[in-house]
Amino acid sequence: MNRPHRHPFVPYSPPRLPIEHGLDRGRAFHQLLDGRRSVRWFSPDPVPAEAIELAVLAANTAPSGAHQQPWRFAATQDPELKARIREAAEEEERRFYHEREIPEWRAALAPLETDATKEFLDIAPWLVVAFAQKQQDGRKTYYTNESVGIACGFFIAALHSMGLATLTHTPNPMTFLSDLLGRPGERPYILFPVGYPADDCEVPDLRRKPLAEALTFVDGLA
Ligand code: IYR
Repeated sequence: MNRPHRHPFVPYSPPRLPIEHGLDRGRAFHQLLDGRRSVRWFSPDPVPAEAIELAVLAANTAPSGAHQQPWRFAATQDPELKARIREAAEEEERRFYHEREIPEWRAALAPLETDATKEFLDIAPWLVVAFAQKQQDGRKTYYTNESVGIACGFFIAALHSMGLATLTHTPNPMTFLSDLLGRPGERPYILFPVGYPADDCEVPDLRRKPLAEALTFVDGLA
């Protein structure tokens, strides 16, 4: 093929998998991801920095608006910094749970049995914050939230594939993270504690919605 290009293009021809192998891999991939749960009880056991690097390398393969890759992950295992993050996060959470009177939230969150105590921010060996870059070199980025969200999905899946657990934690507001992690001008997007689940970890007994509620095949014009 000889299309005229004004910018560099390279061939892309990944090997075509026989569909039976493709479906086998799809089933195995679903089974892997179906074993993932959000964890709030972590083991303090250490996790090598390379695991964080590998998860961010996976995140860094995400598609993004205009290929601007508007994410930045800041990772720390420093106990003092983690303690400061916990302190600031719990301050926000106390306001959320005790001062703002939001009954709909209360009902929606009841099955998770969460409260303002965020011990996992001290105990998990790593805290990783995904930041969204609304601007790069003074220019606006496009589809910033979507792009960072997809990158975070890849990050979570990569951690799970390594046998590690995380939680999409979002104290609100979490601007304190930009200061504490030295990322001025970037918007904290998700705070991820990362580690192994504690030996006595429990998770809420939740069900995933059935495929029929997640997928509709549409045969023609409505
Ligand atoms: N940020 C609070 C509340 C909370 C909100 C949602 I949406 C959750 O899925 C879980 C918790 C907290 O972390 O406790």
